[in-house]
Parts: sequence; C-alpha cells; structure tokens
Amino acid sequence: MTLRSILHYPDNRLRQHCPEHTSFDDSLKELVSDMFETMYHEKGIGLSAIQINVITRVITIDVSKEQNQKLVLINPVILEMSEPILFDEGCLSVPGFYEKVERFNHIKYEAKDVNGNKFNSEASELLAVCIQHEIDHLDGKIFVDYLSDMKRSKIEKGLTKQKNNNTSPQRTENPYIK
Ligand code: QAP
Ligand code: CO
Repeated sequence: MTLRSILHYPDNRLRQHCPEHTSFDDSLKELVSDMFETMYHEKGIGLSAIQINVITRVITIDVSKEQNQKLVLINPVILEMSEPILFDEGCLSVPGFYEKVERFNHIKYEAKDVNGNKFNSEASELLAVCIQHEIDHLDGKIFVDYLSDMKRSKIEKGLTKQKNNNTSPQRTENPYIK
C-alpha cells in the first residue's frame, strides 16, 4: 500500500479522457488498494484513478459513516437516471471549495468489479451523486465546469494562491459523512 499524491485543479492532467480498463490482475488490486488508502487518508468519499495520475476507468467510493463499505467501479456506465437535485459538492482535487451542482437523485448503472465481473446496481442521493461526479473525472470533467465563469475563476485563483503559499486547507473531517 502506498499513499499517492492527488492532482489539483487546474492541473491539465485532470482533463484527459480515460480509456476502458482491461487488465484484471495484481496490478489492478494494488492500484485499488492505493486509491482507498489515499482516499481515506485525505478524508474523501470518492476517488478516480486519474486524480492520482493513473489514466484508466477505475473508481473507489465509500460513502458510509463508519468508512467500512468499499465500492470499486471499473468501466462504469449509467443506464438510467431520474429526478434532478442540487447537491453541494466538493472534490479532493479542488480542496476547500464547495458549490451546488445539478445531478440526478437516482441512477441505475453497470460496472465491473475488481475481478472483472460485470454487475448491475442502483444508487440514490449521496452515492448516486458521487458516482456521477467520479464518472465525470473519467471523461476529464470536474464539478467546477458546471459553475459560472465567475465562481470557477474564483476557485482557480484561490487554488493557485494556495499552491504558491503552500496553504492547502487541513482536511480534518469529511463534510459529507454525517
Ligand atoms: C466527490 O469528493 C463528491 O475540499 C468526492 O476539505 C463530493 O470526497 C461526491 C473533501 C460531494 C458527492 C458529493 C473535499 C474532503 C472530499 C475537501 C470528496 C475537503 C475535505 C471530497
Ligand atoms: Co472529484
């Protein structure tokens, strides 16, 4: 297990389109274990491989309060969605900033697990939003893309400033886990 460092907006490496993941071997298990370690360390509920600069369609999620319900999604696809909602989102690649984004409250999706077995499932609320947010990453998309130019440039300026003075916010708790 290795802690990996997370790319921060506006890093252009976050803009790549990730290809389908094809190898279900020990190197995938290592990637997934590093992603969970990094995600839990950074107090996140969702992480995409591209955020640690691995360009492939692999996602780790844990929205449980006890942080003991690991979900791995490989090559996930949303099949159905319903009921738009506004959700206050953040992102480990956009530390310290939160804005409302329109998402779907319920989704049906399919994905492969870490062994390469395809499964179908449904999600609502926080989990549904998290899956939509993470799939966006696999397509080079970040939640700030949905915001007004003014909000996005405010965030970009703030993060560039943080980087220059080395003043990233201390992540003491995950605001999404109540
Ligand atoms: C994506 O985001 C997400 O800035 C995952 O100081 C966000 O794990 C899905 C985090 C909202 C659904 C709803 C961000 C923690 C974690 C921060 C995250 C921070 C501490 C973000
Ligand atoms: Co994110």
